Amino acid sequence: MHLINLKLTGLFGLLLLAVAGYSQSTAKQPPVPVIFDTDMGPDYDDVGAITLLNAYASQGKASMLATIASSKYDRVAQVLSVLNTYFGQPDIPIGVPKGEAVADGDWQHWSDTLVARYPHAVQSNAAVPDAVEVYRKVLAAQPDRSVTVITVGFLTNLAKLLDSTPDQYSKLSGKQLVAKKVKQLVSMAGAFPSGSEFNVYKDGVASKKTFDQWPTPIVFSGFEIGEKIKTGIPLIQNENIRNSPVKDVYAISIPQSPEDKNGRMSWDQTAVLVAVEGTKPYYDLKTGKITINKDGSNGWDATQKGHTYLVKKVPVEEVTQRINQLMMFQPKQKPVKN
Ligand SMILES: [Ca+2]
Repeated sequence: MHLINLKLTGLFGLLLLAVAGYSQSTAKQPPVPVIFDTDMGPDYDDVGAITLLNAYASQGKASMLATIASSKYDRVAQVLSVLNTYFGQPDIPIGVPKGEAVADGDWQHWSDTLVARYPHAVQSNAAVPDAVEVYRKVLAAQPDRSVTVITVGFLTNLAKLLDSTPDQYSKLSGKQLVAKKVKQLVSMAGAFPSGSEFNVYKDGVASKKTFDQWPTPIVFSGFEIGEKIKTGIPLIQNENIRNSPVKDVYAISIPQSPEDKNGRMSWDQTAVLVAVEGTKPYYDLKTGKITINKDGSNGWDATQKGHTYLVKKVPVEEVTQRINQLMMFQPKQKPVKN
């Protein structure tokens, strides 16, 4: 009897351990709170990237705190409003840089198409606050060391945020506020170990300031990562997807560039992918610190610490498939088309 009891107790203990282990491995992670900073114009992988973010948000893996533009071309706030509205999150704060900033837009005429076809409450850049104000307001309201900032455009706003001074939202300087609230910055920027990349050199002064002074860890997805990942063909060939601004952008743009015939390169989506899913499933990391040269090109100092860049681990096809799948995400309810 005694022996049986012992055995039973032992079995019960094992069962408890197994249950504990199971619930630990399947425990739901809280959503990653994200500020998404995008040029949303000069290239259209930004549209793919914001779709990934909304797909994750719908699965409870991410929450979107703000969508902020780093290019101030005329339609940018409207385009962000179109996309936020389409994805059922029309009230996500939008910011646009009001001072000196890049003002490049798209040349394929997808941004004017979106604004003409899809509903959006924001009708002009003038209708939204300055990017830095949105950053300060949103960051101040978040728990300490919780926020992931994703940049897939220029570093204009982050440089200005670092330089910002106490205001109605926070008594902290910009740098103190970032150090207190931001867990990490994930940036599609640079080429590794060295090179010249658009997001960095378009506002080289801001890039240098941001990457020299940013007080929390930075993960870089370099040019060489997204360059090899061609996506968007399954999206535009999917006949079940209708009334989608995302599909419209890819359907309008892909045929206009022969180099996109197998899909558009997917730089910006990789930043969202690793910011939410983590780097481990897809990439190895190299540790060091980015260096920004006077001409806007970048290098890498492997003797320093604080920054990492992605290095290929799994086959490109695997990442391509994952991104293509996420880019076909559609909201359950779509707003009525104009
Ligand atoms: Ca971009």
